[in-house]
Amino acid sequence: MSLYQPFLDYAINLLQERLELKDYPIPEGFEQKKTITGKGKKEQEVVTTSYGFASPKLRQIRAAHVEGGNSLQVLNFVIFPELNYDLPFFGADLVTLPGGHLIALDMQPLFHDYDYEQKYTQPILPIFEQYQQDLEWGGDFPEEAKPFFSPCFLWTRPQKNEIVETIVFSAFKDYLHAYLDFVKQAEKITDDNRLTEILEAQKRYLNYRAQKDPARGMFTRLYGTQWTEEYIHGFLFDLERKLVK
Ligand code: DBV
Repeated sequence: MSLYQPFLDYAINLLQERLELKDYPIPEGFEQKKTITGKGKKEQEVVTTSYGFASPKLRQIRAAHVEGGNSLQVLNFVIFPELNYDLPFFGADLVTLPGGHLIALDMQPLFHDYDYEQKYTQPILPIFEQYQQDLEWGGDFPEEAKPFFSPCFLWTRPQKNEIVETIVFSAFKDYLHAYLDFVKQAEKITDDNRLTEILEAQKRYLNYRAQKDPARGMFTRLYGTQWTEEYIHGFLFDLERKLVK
């Protein structure tokens, strides 16, 4: 059973339909990684597959898909815009662990000022409000993560697969469509001061995510420290390395 495969298939199809998509390089050895966990009856293969794309306005579109049986399924799907657009990040963290599901879906803002919210939060508020009614708030999350979320942050911990397959899937589709509408409308930023602000905001976000990646523990247990750190800094959150080149 792969709970999040339909999400991934839907997203890739939609991106192919709506963008001029090309491949984004995945470092060698990170396209797919397998291991076996547990012993005897508890033996379980865990496969992590990576996907990477880019388009003229989007620097990196990438997904990490972890499949390890009924009690370990993860799809982390993030879109990082080019540095000369003020677009938010598209962020989906869809996680299934033995205790249940953990769903985070957002268009993560570069800035929190009024104009930025008018541009990138206001238009999706109706979608957010519609789903928020059916998805209970997921409770506490790290205080230091708060600056990186928008007022349209969908954050929930459903117990049932059915909720994920229906309401969450539908929210994911609506958010992705709305995001691609933003991408379509987005115009190049040329003002030097604004470009500097965008670069700083992108770095803050990426550094935070690379440092605090909640999947670090899981990946380290599965595949070891070296593979995990290289995966995080060399693929999942790779902006710093790309800037040095
Ligand atoms: N999260 C990632 C990547 C993952 C991933 C790249 C490839 O950023 C998976 C995999 N997220 C993942 C896993 C867990 C979480 C949890 C495996 C469970 C960790 C565990 O319980 O062991 C949103 N994801 C979480 C949590 C939050 C998020 C708030 C709970 C963490 C906690 O309670 O400490 N998404 C996450 C986040 C940001 C975001 C913090 C910040 C901007 O976009």
